Amino acid sequence: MTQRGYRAPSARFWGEMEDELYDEFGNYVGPGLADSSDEEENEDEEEEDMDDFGEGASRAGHEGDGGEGELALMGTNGGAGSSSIVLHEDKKYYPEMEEVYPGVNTVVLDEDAQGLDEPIIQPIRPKKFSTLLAEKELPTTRYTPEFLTTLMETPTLLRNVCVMGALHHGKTLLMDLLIQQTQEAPWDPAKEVRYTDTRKDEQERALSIKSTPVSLVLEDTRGKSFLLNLLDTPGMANFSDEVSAALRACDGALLVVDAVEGVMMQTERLIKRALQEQLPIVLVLNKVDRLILELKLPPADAYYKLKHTIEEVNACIERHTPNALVKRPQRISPELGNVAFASAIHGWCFSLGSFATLYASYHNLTSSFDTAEFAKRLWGNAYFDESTRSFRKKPPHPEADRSFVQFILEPLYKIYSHTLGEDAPELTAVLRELGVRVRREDLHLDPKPLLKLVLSKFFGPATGLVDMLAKHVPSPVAAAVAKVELLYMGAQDSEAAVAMKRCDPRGPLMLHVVKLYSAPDGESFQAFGRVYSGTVSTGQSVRVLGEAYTLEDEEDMAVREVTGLSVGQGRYRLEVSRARPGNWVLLEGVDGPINKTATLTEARGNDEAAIFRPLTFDVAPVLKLAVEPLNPAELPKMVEALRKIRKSYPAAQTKVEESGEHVVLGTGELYLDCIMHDLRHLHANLEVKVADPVVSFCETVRETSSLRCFAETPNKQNQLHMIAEPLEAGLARDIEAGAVSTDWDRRAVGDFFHAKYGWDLLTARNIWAFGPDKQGPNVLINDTMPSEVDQRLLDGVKDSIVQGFQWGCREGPLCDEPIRNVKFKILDATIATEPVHRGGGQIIPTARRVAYSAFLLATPQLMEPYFKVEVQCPADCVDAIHLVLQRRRGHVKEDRPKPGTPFYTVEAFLPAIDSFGFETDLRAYTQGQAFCTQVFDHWKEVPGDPLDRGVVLHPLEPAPINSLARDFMVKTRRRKGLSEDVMISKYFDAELLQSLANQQAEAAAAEMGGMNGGGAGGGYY
Ligand SMILES: Nc1nc2c(ncn2[C@@H]2O[C@H](COP(=O)(O)OP(=O)(O)O)[C@@H](O)[C@H]2O)c(=O)[nH]1
Ligand SMILES: [Mg+2]
Repeated sequence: MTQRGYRAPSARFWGEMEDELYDEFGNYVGPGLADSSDEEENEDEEEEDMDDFGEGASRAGHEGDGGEGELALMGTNGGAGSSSIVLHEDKKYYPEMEEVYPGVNTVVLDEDAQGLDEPIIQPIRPKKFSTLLAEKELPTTRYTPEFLTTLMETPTLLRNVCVMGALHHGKTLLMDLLIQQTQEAPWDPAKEVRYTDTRKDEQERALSIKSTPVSLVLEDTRGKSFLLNLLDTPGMANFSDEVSAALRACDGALLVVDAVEGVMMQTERLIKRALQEQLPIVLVLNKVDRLILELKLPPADAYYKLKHTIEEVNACIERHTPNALVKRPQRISPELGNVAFASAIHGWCFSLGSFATLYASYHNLTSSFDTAEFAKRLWGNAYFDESTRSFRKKPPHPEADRSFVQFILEPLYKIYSHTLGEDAPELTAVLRELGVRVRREDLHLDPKPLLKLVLSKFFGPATGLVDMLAKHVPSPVAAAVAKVELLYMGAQDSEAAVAMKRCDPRGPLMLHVVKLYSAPDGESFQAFGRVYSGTVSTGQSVRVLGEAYTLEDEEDMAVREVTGLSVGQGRYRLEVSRARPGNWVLLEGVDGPINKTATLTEARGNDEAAIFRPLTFDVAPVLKLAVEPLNPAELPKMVEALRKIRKSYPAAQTKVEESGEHVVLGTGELYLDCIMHDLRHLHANLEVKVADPVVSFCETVRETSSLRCFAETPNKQNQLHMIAEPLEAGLARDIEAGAVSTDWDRRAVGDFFHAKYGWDLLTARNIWAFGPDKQGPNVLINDTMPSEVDQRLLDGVKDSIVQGFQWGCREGPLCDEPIRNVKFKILDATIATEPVHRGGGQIIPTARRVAYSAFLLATPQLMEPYFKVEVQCPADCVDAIHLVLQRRRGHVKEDRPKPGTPFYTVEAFLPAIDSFGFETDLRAYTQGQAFCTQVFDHWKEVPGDPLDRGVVLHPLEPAPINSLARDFMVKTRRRKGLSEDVMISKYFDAELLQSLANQQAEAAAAEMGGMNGGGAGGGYY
């Protein structure tokens, strides 16, 4: 190849070869070139060949390692360069395949066996969706993995904590702060690592999508080590389902609140959620630096702002503590030790206790200095009196600052101003005084990393946070009784329950799987769960009990082997061989039968084990997206991927409509967007077409049925009479929230309805069921007279009637959407005496039909989901927000200034169906200054009558407000492949239709009579 040089030497080449081959004028002086001309030609040819081959080789070798092909090629070429004469026929232009790919099999493929567009050997496409580390890159921690596993065996030193808070309040960065402390290698202060955002899309979007467990060994102020199991959860309201799942596995909640933004709608919802799970809350006021650098508040005002935010949190806790009358609401306050202050971005976090310790060591105070007492006086109305050197409740002089301002905020402000304001030499002096050592070159860093470096060195590790968690979050042993009573559905005195309450490692295995994490390849899942009793080890066989498992119906059960156990560390996993009660583990090999949550127990024995309560969410998946593979042949692949979506998103649902359309239901736009990303790229590699997103609807009634409806079974042996009427306001929500249950004693149920909703006791005690599910928002009541109907016979068919009612409620008659807020009353019944004549096949469909007819005669209405919207923006944007909302049928509930900030908070309601693109619109109208959160709030009737055939709908035109119900219903029916209109006659017996016609005739006659003074009413028909 070198010979190429003497035809067209490149400048670089020239320089290199100069000495040997060319003189200073550029004339060639190298070895003789006797027959250079034909060689040159020869070479030309060869080179062309070579190039061809080179290309071919790399083309053929696109799969494997192309380099090998090129090496072999050079070898062959070497012969051509030598002077020996090789006959043309002996020349070897191409290497044998064996030489290029030694040890390769030749496979002859039939031409037709494989499509042309399919590569013979499938390329391996590495999936790059996660930032998980490979084995060799694992960071070294300051403790050995053995130490961590030893702590795992000591549950009193364990704390299971859920890190929660509104979006962008700094949870992930706070986790970084803690994780960084456990690792040997220092992190680049200029970079936001976001260690627990392990998915590529989380990094790209700069927001957490999945909750991520991390187990860290951290020391408290006294140097005692604790194993903190922390779950970093997403703050976006769309992903509240992740938080619900996370809270299940925790014994306490660490609430992160932005010191400037304060309590937002999502913060309040999270507080409520944690209190429902009966977890204690501790608070971190993060982003304190914003008060200093952004709002530039004087220290005394910063104190008021912090205090205000803490009081906001306390007010929320008071509002949402269940049974607040019985139980005193928890109170949080810095002097109680359950509030810490932090600036995650600048690497510091302290509590009053840890600050007092820091203060003592900084001033070299002797051991007689009581840090705990000092800490208590650092908050509230406490003033330091210089003259007596003691603390007082009243200011010693009018300008005196509170102790918090004097001892904490002022020094903090000073460090900030010196670090930002001084040049390197002065800064070095200041830092030396503070006891902070920084390398000289670091003094020239940008302000942010410099602040981080200085402040993290000054404050040291976040021991205050560890103190707080150690003290205010119970260990798994201390929390076990309450946790088991709340979550375990089996008998509380059973062997399993008793073992769980004692955290007994020798008891029967009970493990609650709360969530599934997809492996980076999108194929398998790891089950994340908490051990309650017994010990789980690798290789063990376990029974996986699904959410539908009961002792009577054991179908939802499978036996699997645990093939791997590990502890989550954010970017990597630490393999363990066993896990004892109180610990979190990631299990491999058991995910197959699990859909959302599961209970794992011994493969043999412990037959009495019941399951842990399935998850409930405070968000409803009301947004709907129809999906279809671009290539119809890939449908099975998509169906399989949808199954995986259901597993990895706790609140997501998928279903197939009657038309064969697959729909995905999610809680918000971003939620659906992430699902689509996973569907297209992670779980399957396929192109998916989506229709415009829509929403779920509900069907309800506005009045009592105008006629008592009846239906006869096909064998004419049984008759059911029913009416429908709306439920009292608020009742549906109560049932859904589990405030009342049909599992209760009949009297207790009766009392509840009587006391809270004024039902008469007899009716209330005769509630048969809720529907469509056990806690569904509809009620079925047996309102028959014992004197008229044989109750024994009726009880005999109760199950069938309930089934028919629940089936009806699941798919209402208007457009197959669930019924909501309706009370169905059975008024009369004739039941065949012969059991063969009253089987389920006869009764179930009839019960459903009569429910439908009663429903249709009670002025049916469509209901749509409404979002609650919270917008945070500067004051001058409020008008623009009103405008954007108005265009989308939304309305503002309240707008108010946010205390201590230049922002306004606008609260509004917005129909979900008009919420698509709202956020973008909002940004456009406010030049990106508004920030909004939307979350499902309630169901509301759609204006208009869905059954009004007089409405003419024009395609491609928005329907006028009063035709919306009709518009939504017709479009939903079309999408689902149903007939255009509701066929009333389908649900009515001929006899009932007749009485209906009579009734209508009478009504019309009366109306006409009223108008014409009793004229020719008959002519109207
Ligand atoms: N000024 C300031 N910004 C912060 C602080 N902590 C986080 N941030 C910023 O807030 C944004 C969101 O942080 P992140 O940790 O992802 O919030 P998360 O949604 O609660 O996990 C990031 O852009 C951070 O730079 C802080 O202490 N001070
Ligand atoms: Mg986050």
